[in-house]
Amino acid sequence: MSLLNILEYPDPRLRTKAEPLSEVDFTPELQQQIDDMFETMYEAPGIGLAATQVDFHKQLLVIDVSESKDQPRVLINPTFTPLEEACELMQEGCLSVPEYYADVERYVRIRVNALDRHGKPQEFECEGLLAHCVQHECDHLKGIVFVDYLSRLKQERVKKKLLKQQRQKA
Ligand code: GNR
Ligand code: NI
Repeated sequence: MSLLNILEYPDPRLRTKAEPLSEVDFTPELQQQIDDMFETMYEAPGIGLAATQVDFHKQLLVIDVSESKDQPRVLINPTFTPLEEACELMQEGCLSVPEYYADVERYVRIRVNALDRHGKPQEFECEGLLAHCVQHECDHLKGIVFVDYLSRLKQERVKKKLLKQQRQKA
């Protein structure tokens, strides 16, 4: 297992649109990539991680919103549909936007369709934190970062702060 490097906003690679996985992609290397993503997510720590964030541009994400960190979920080629129109605000953070939190509006209840790590179709309904997390991760696969939903002014402030941090680390 190994820890993967997480891209940080405003890295342009976070704008890459992920490609769907096909049957031939379910290789031992993919299983390794999934395990490495879980290790990276748990270590961070975070409740989700999209492949885009580790510069792997396939429609793959890992999630574990449980307190006990023992409910790993792998979603491949994920799609979701709202079960009702209701939306709610929740404070979000992102491993690609360290130390910044803001309210984001998402659907409260969604139905999720995806493949599991072996390519088997799965469908489930969810709400609350898991629903927010799935929507946040699906955004990453489309090249969207949660700060895109904030005002231009806030976006500029976050960008400036993170670029300064990144210069100091380099
Ligand atoms: O760790 C994370 N917390 C979180 C909180 C509210 C809504 C979404 C998230 S996802 C985030 C990890 C991450 O950056 N995933 O892409
Ligand atoms: Ni994120």
